[in-house]
Amino acid sequence: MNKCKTSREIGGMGHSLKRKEDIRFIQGKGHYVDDIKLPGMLYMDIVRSPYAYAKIKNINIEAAMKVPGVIAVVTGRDLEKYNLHWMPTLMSDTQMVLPTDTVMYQAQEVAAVIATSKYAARDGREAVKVEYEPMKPVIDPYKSLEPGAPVLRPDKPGKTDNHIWHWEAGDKAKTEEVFSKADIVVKEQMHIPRIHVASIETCGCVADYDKINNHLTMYMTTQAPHAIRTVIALVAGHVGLTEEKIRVISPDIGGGFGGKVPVYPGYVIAIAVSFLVGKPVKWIEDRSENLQADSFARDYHITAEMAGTKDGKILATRFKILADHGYTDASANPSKFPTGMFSIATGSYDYGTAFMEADAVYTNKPPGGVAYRCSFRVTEAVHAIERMTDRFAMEVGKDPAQLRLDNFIKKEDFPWKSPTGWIYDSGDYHKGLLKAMDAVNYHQLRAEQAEKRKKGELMGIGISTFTEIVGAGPSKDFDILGIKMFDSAEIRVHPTGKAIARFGTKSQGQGHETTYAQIIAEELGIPAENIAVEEGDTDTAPYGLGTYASRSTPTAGAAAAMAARKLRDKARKIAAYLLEVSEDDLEWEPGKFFVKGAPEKSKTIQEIVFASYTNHPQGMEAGFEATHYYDPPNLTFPSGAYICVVDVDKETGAIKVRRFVAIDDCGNIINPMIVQGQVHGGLTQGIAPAMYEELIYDEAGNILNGTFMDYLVPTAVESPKWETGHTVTPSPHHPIGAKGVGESPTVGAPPAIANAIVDALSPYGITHLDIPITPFKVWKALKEKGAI
Ligand code: MCN
Ligand code: CUN
Repeated sequence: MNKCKTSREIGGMGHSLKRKEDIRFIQGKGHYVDDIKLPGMLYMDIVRSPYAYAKIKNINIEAAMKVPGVIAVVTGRDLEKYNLHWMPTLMSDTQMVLPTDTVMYQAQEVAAVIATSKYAARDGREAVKVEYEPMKPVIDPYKSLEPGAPVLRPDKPGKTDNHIWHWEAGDKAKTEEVFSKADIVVKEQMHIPRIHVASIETCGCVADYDKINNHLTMYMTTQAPHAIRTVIALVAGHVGLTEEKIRVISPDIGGGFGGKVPVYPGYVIAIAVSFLVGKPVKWIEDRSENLQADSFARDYHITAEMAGTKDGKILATRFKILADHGYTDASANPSKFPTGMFSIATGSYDYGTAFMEADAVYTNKPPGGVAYRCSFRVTEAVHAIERMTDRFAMEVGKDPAQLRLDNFIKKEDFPWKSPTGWIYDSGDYHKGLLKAMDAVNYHQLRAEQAEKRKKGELMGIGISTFTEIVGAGPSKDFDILGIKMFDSAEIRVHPTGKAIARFGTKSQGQGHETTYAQIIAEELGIPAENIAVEEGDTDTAPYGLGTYASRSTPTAGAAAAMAARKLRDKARKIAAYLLEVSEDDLEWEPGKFFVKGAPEKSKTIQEIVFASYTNHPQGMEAGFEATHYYDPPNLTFPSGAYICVVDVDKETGAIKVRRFVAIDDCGNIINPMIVQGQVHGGLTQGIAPAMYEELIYDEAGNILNGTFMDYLVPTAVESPKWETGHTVTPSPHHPIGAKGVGESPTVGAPPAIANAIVDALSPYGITHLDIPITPFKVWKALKEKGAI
């Protein structure tokens, strides 16, 4: 009799398998773009603008061309000859590859130097002389909309102002009515500033055009290889580079966090140069270029209002956003959603009325607009609603935990339709918050706080009970540049019962090589260690839209389960044939089919697979492979209850995060250790914008903190001890009941921290502080209120 293995033994779902990929990472054997060295490879470096807004009078390349090793300097005028000086953004705006006459932000690409070594390319870069005629830039987005502001995009036909688009959701008239009749209306003006991810690996590529075969291999740091291939084909099809002639390979990636979704000019220039000279071209950004010029995140100015009753029932919310997109809208949102999923901003609360609107504007800053573990703007949405919920609790004099418990959507009310039209799939918000309150000993903390306040000491407790929305997305509403946002899995099982599984997503550190194998192991009974997982090569992987917005588990994870189930159905047929019984007489246990009532008569999945190559039923297709393109019926709605405790030093404004408890609910968990790792990392990227990170520009458009000397990325030193836990509310529509989790902590943490700090300062009448909340801001606010 074939003894069956348990789910734990085969590395199925729910077990903390060690990450398979770490074997190479911890030995320094990861293979990143900068590790790629090809014969005859050239190096590219980029000349960047010192001005935020200037006319280019002249570019003198003479001295640069004399630098030993420099073979070319490429300008916008050169690219213009091939109509390659502009490119589309993922939001259907347009972006310069290299400018022909005007630079639009500080650090913008102005020219590219190509040389035989990276040092020669850098020397060449220093030798390029650009003559500029500086102009007065538009930095403040409110001023950008004022009449008389210079029109930043005269290239757009008929454009007479800097307004990009207007968006709204919800019911304006009904919201106005509820607000006009409500007992209580609270209002705050908030800015969620521009920030930038700081992956360990910066962006880069090796463009390798083979003239003989008219074929481009593009090694690059991208979270979405297939989408990039299609974009390259659309842009370069007219010069003969059609999609089958393009192979995009995304090797190991040292962190993406959304910053590796956009198409940066450097990639396109490298392709153009390789195409023209017929040699591979490598471009790797340095740290400052990455920080100053790559896609930023956030930059939302929000006027937030909440209406409710005097006993603390939330009735309606109203949010008005001004979105600063820099000189082009290069965010990576699904087409129909210019503000991403911001309309989830009604939060975890049971009320039926909301209105939100947004206007986007151009300014002289780098382009972008989502990336930084953001779930398509859910970070902004959650910040707005969670800050306002605390603000409202403060106004009605109710404990913010109790107010939340009183307003939560109840678990029996799911699926729940939000006032902006989302159907929340499942949740148990009461359970999550009660668990977090218990873990932190909430009531005792409030007692301690009351004692401290008597002594004039500042201690704060902040809560964030957020609902996320991930898994974009159902094809009826979700596409990027028209491509529907399904995702895919292909499983191929070899005769000896070992498999390779390929996906349209691309891990940047999330551990897909382990977790996808676990899903397949659970469904098919093949041990996870015998399942190789491959992503990031468009020549081999099935088409998919990539990894961002915590969509891999909701989409490709589901595809893995569905493809495995197709194979299990086939296995059943083969087992019935081998055991000479009807399919209905068979039962499944992880790894084998056995005859009902006669468990000694069985066939393991390995025996079945072998038979599919050696002894398959006549008439049945041989082999053992399946592909599934999964189009999710709905998004998944993970949630969390976070509680942060801070102590604030009154004299200096110094803030110490004493405790941080995070209870997450991402449905059924594939790998608890990986989820915990995701949460730890995500929380650290939550404390970052809450207390440290912000890109600051002066009036001339100079970035004032464009290096790590001034842009503070938290390290282990700044990070508190994260206390994590979870509740499990499976997604009812996902094949394995899982929801995404990768961004939840970054989405949920900032308002918990901000709420805690504001709570500490509230005895002095402080109702709001914009993040990042620095000691100086705290000290200043206390000073203004006469507290010190
Ligand atoms: N997981 C799980 N059980 C669940 C849900 C998820 O075990 N119920 C596991 C998944 O199998 C996967 C990981 O957790 O290994 C994250 O899954 P998911 O939430 O589906 O998110 P994605 O894989 O799509 O990752 C994207 C997300 C995003 S958008 C950003 S930004 C981010 C993040 O992941 N960037 C990261 N986490 C990151 N972690 C690292 N190390 N590096 C990045 O660049
Ligand atoms: Cu917005 S950061 Mo993640 O979606 O790649």
